[in-house]
This record gives sequence, structure tokens and C-alpha cells, in this order.
Amino acid sequence: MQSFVDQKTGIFPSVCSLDCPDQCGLLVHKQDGKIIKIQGDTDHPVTKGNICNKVRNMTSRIYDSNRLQYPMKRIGKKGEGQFAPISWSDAINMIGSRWKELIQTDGPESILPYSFYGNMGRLSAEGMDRRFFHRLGAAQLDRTICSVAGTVGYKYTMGGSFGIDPEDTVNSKLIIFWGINAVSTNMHQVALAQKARKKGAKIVVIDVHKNQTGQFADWFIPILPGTDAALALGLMHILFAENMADNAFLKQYTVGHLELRKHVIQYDPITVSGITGVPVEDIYKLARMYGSTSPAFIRIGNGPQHHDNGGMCIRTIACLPAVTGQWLAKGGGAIKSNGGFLAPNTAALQRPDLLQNKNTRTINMNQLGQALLEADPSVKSLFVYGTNPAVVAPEGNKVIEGLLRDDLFTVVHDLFLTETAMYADLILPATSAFENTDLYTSYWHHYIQIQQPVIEKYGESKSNVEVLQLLAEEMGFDDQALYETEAEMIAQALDNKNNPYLDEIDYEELASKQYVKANMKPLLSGKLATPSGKIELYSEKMARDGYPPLPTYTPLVHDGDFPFLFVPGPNHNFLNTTFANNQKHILLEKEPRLHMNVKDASARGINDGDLIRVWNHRGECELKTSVGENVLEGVVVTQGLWADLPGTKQLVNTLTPDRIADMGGGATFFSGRVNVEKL
Ligand SMILES: Nc1nc2c(c(=O)[nH]1)N[C@H]1C(S)=C(S)[C@@H](COP(=O)(O)OP(=O)(O)OC[C@H]3O[C@@H](n4cnc5c(=O)[nH]c(N)nc54)[C@H](O)[C@@H]3O)O[C@H]1N2
Ligand SMILES: Nc1nc2c(c(=O)[nH]1)N[C@H]1C(S)=C(S)[C@@H](COP(=O)(O)OP(=O)(O)OC[C@H]3O[C@@H](n4cnc5c(=O)[nH]c(N)nc54)[C@H](O)[C@@H]3O)O[C@H]1N2
Ligand code: SF4
Ligand SMILES: [Mo]
Repeated sequence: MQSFVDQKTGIFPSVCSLDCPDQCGLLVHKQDGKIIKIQGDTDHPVTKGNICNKVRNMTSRIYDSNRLQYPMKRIGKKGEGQFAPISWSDAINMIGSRWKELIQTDGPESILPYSFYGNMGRLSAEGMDRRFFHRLGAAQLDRTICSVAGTVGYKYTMGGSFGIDPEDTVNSKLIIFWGINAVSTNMHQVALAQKARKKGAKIVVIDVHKNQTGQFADWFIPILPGTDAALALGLMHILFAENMADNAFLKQYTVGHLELRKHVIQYDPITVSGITGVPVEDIYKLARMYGSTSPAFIRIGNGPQHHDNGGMCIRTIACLPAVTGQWLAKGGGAIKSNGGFLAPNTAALQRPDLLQNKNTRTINMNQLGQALLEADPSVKSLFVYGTNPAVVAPEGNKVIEGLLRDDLFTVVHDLFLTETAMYADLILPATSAFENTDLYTSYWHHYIQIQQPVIEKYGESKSNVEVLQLLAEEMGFDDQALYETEAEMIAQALDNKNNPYLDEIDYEELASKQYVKANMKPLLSGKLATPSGKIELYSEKMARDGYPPLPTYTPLVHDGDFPFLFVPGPNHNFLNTTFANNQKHILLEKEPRLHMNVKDASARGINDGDLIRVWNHRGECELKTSVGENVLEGVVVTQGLWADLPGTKQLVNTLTPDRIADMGGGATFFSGRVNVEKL
């Protein structure tokens, strides 16, 4: 069969590569070898032909005149952004000779790969790169910037990243979006909620900001940042006190319900209201609604876990469906992440066995600034791909200071001259996902998908897999694993004896069908992956790991004497910084705003639309205000990771802490404090 690339005109199936739970099926329309339109694939069972505006406008990003076409090396001072084209062979040779030298003088751990999921493809984001850097013996990166605290917390309760099938949520009668801006970040869950609503479901949103998702709710419950565990415990208090707990379920499927029942007595509604800012009567109302409605579904978002206490918070919310036995109702239960169902064979894909020194150091990606400035022995080379740390990493000023180091050899592989690339010594052009072969596994729905290349590679750009293979050759590595084809790697990834949900799904089937659903079975039909095999309301393992064994509320760390908690989340029209450099998306998003409560604003003589300075001990920003009732007093919220444009000061991560959350080394983007003043 002719490849998609060779067919110059037509419509081709594809998949969205972005870091978004929906992982939409796409149809790419081509004319004369170029993409002219990107549409949703109406055949896709979950995403059903609807896609977001961001990706509908993706064509303009693929063919943006600013896209990188050839490798470039720095000719000016660090950070000045002056580069000159060089050939691929010179570029690869430059990296190889520098790294060979560093391995001699400083050892391979002086080289730090730094990546995230700018492209979710398994081969691009955690395939050939891991193989190569394991073989090189480079420092290990702990990829903690997104959702790890919550993932670890959820795992203590449920044993892993397993929730319900989102397709079942059309049956839900109560849907709680808890700390998730789903209208922007999980639009198909909203579409399913809308269907459920037509059949009588109520939609509740618990958030610190009445954003688009809050406005979509039947009932919006504003809460103070970092206090959700207390609310969940207050709900449990009432569920037990008013006999709404499902004792038969608790006995059969959980460990520790008697301990939990006693433990939550202290979280009475008055105490909880004082912590959370949620009125006592609303706590009762929500508990009674949750305790008397079935199926009740909780979609747990990333917001509550980007805090100092984020792991324990998600561990606690995850106990709620067990208290009321909702896991057994079709459309009841929760989803935090469903990543476990489609877990590939990571040992085969990433080959950790290629790493010889098992004591190789690990660097937490949330502390990049610290690592570049203070690590001992020092980091001497940074290889960045699929992420833009100069904007997305916390303690942004430290990150930039680190990137400015003259003795740091930085290589950035990206599609664009990102803020991070501005500090590079060498820039390598990356293909878009439409130019590659890759494997995609959603962390929300249960379909595994394949991407076959649809268009020719742009300019001289190369995929992650290709670049790492060139580097392997340059370094003189002869391990077969470093030269396998994409098809071979996908076949190995799918062959996971430890994951029954992938049984009998192989490369040929996937390649011919484009998407395949995991072999699903009811979540509680077998043992869970917790130590007891049951839902752990009381966790011995947590006690051993140094945590309270029962769900618990812990206040945020004191982040300095600044009056406001600062919550800088993502926005609707960008995906992290992806699209923040594309004209269409910027026009749609207009400008960043700082949302503040009218009482806080008037106490400071601030009016809607005023330009204000937002500052703390880490840095400062200048943003226009949106004054109103969309946030509680003492909280300010802004959305979007905006570009670092001349004449602006809108890098919100200059203000965010690089403290580490309670679990998994997670990020604490939303636990920082700031002050504001009118400019
Ligand atoms: N349009 C768009 N979609 C995206 C992204 C994007 O940038 N833009 N990013 C993608 C990525 S990488 C991720 S991880 C996901 C993230 O998507 P979500 O899971 O939606 O996470 P956030 O938007 O970070 O935060 C969710 C909500 O939590 C709220 N929040 C913050 N702190 C608290 C708290 O303490 N308690 C409560 N109850 N709420 C709180 C915020 O106001 C926000 O509305 O979205 C993905 N999808
Ligand atoms: N203040 C604040 N900061 C945050 C967050 C927040 O809510 N608030 N959210 C955090 C979260 S949840 C996340 S996940 C991170 C995300 O942050 P990042 O992972 O940095 O995500 P992006 O900014 O989208 O950057 C992805 C980059 O990868 C590039 N890219 C895309 N495809 C490929 C490819 O195939 N190969 C290569 N080499 N490059 C490619 C894109 O062009 C883009 O420049 O940000 C975190 N930072
Ligand atoms: S970003 Fe999300 S919603 Fe938009 S097309 Fe991709 S997967 Fe679908
Ligand atoms: Mo993320």
C-alpha cells in the first residue's frame, strides 16, 4: 500500500499528539502534499469528530514561517538569540565531540537530558531517548512537573492510575468536576457530562476560580486553594454521621473503614468551613447530594495536586467513591488518570538495563534552576526536547540564570525558536507529529492509537527518534536497541505481559485499525494493585513511607508574608506554551489577566483593566486585572503560559516556588504567595 506521505491528496486518519487527556482521533486533509485542514475523526468512539479550536488551527502552526528548518549554532553571546545555520553532520559532530570530552573530564552524569510531553508519542517522549541516555549513562531526570503528586496519592488509595471508563459517564446522575478546568482541558468529558445532564444529571464544579468550567456548572463551589482534602474529609464526616456510607461495600472492598469513620469525626462542618471558605450549609448540601445520588462521578483534575499537600489531597478525594460504594454503579466512581489501562511494556521501550551505573544521579525537573546553579558535581550539558523550561519551570529567574552559564553546553531540539532555545548553543529542528510514526495511549479514554506519517518532513527537520539514533552512531554505540525501527519499538511496547488490558493487541492490528480499545473489565472484578488488593482507606504502606496512614488535611507551607495565594494555571487557547507563539491562538486568547476579588481590588484602589505589578521574593510580573467575583478574597488567578515578548513581563513562573510537593517530587505551582500594586 502507498504510504500516506506518498498520496499527495486525500484525507488521512491521525491522532492528536498534544498533552491532553482527550487524545482525539483526527482526519488530516491534504492537497498537493500539504495539510490544508485538520478535522476530528467522526468514527472515533469517544471524541466523535469534535476537536478543540487549538488543533483546528494547527495547520497555521505546522506551516508557520517561524518554524525551524535547519540546525543552527550560536554566534552571539548566550541568550542574545544570534544563530547561524550549520549542517546536520556538523551539529551532530559538535554534540558528539563535546560529550565525549565531558565523559572523560566530568563523567556522563554531567550531561542532563531535559524533556516532557510536547509530543505524547511513546517513542518520541519516552522511547529512543531513554534508551540512548541510559546507554550514555547521563543523569536521570525525574519527570515531575505535571501530575506526579496526585498520581502517587491516588495510587495509595486505588493501587494505580485506574478509574472508570469515561464512556460510562453518560449514565452519571451527579458529576463533580473537582479542580479541573474541563471546558478547556478535557472537552469530551464535558460533552459526556452535557449528555448526562440532558438525562437529568447535576453538574457541580469545585474550583478556586469561576472560569469557563465553573460557568458551565449547575452549582459552582468556590474553595480556598490547597484546602480540598479538608472538604473531602468534611463530606466523609457527614456521610458517616448521617448513615449515607455503604457499609456492605466498605466491608467487602476496602481496608480501614472503621478507622476512617472514627478519624473523620474531627472534620466537622464548622471546622472544615473555616479551613476551606465553603459555607457550612453548602458542605451539608454537597454531602447529602453526593450521598443520595447514584451514579455519582468525580473527575479529579490537576489543580488541587499542584500544591504542597497535593498528593495527600488526591489520596483523600479518591476515598470518597468508596465511602458511598459508587465504584459499583455504571458511571459512578472517579477518574484522576486512566494511564494504567494502556500502560505499555516500559522495560522493553525504555531499556533501563542499558544504564550501567545503577547509582546514577537523578535530578528533579521542577528544580532545574537549582540543578544548573548549584548541583555538585555541576551539570555541564543540557539536552532539551519536547519542553520549554525557560517558561514552564518554576523559579523561572533561577532557570534563566542557569541557562546563561557560559560553561553550560545547551542543545535544544524543537519546532520553534522557543524561549529556551534562545539560550542554546545549538538548535536542532524537530518534525511535527504528523511527520512521524508513533504510538499514543490516552490517559483518560481507553483507546490506543497509532500515528503514521502524513506529510513529508518539514525542511531538514528530524524526529526525536532520528536525532537520538544519529547521536548513538556518533558516540560509537553499537547496541541493537538504539537502531530499531519505529514499528519494532511499537511492537515491543504493546507486548506487555503485566498489562492484561493490552492482551492480544499487536502492531498489525493497531496499524490496520488506527485505534483499538483496551480489553476492559470492571475495576473491582479482580484485585487492585494496592498491597491488600483492596481500596485502602487506611494504608500501612503510607505509614511505612512516612505519611499519616489515613487521609488527612495539612495546610500549605508558609510561602512568605504576601497577602495573596497565586494560582497561575493553563488557558483555553494554548497548550502550555505550545501555540503561545502562534498568531491565531494569541488573537483568540487576547492577553493574560489577573483575576482578583472586587473587595481586595477596591481596598487597594485597583480597577478592572488596571495594569498591576505582581511580585514576591522570587520575581515579578506585570498583568492587567480582571476585577470581580470569580475568585475568593485573598486569591489571585491568572491563566496561560505566555510568551516572553520584548516590553512585557508576563512570565508567571518567575513567581512560582520550586518547593517539592508532599509526594512523588511533584510541582507546587499553585502554592506560592504574591503581593500586588497598581502601576
Ligand atoms: N486548553 C488547554 N488544555 C490543556 C492544557 C493547556 O495548557 N491548555 N494543558 C494540558 C496539561 S499538560 C494538563 S496537566 C492539563 C491540566 O488541566 P486541569 O486538570 O484542568 O488542571 P489545571 O488547569 O492546572 O487546574 C485545574 C483547575 O484547578 C483549579 N485549582 C487550582 N488550585 C486549586 C485548588 O487548590 N483546589 C481546587 N479545587 N481547584 C484548584 C484551577 O483554577 C483550574 O481551574 O490540561 C491539559 N490540557
Ligand atoms: N505556572 C504554571 N506552570 C506550569 C503549569 C501550570 O499550570 N502553571 N503546568 C505544568 C504542566 S502540568 C506541564 S505538563 C508543563 C508543560 O510544559 P512543556 O512540557 O514545556 O510543554 P510546552 O510548553 O507545550 O512545550 C512543549 C515543547 O515541545 C515542542 N515539541 C512538540 N513536539 C515535539 C517533538 O516531537 N520533538 C521535540 N523535540 N519537540 C517537540 C513544542 O514545540 C514545545 O516547544 O508545564 C508546567 N508549568
Ligand atoms: S488538544 Fe485535546 S481536545 Fe484538542 S484536538 Fe488535541 S486531544 Fe483533542
Ligand atoms: Mo501537564
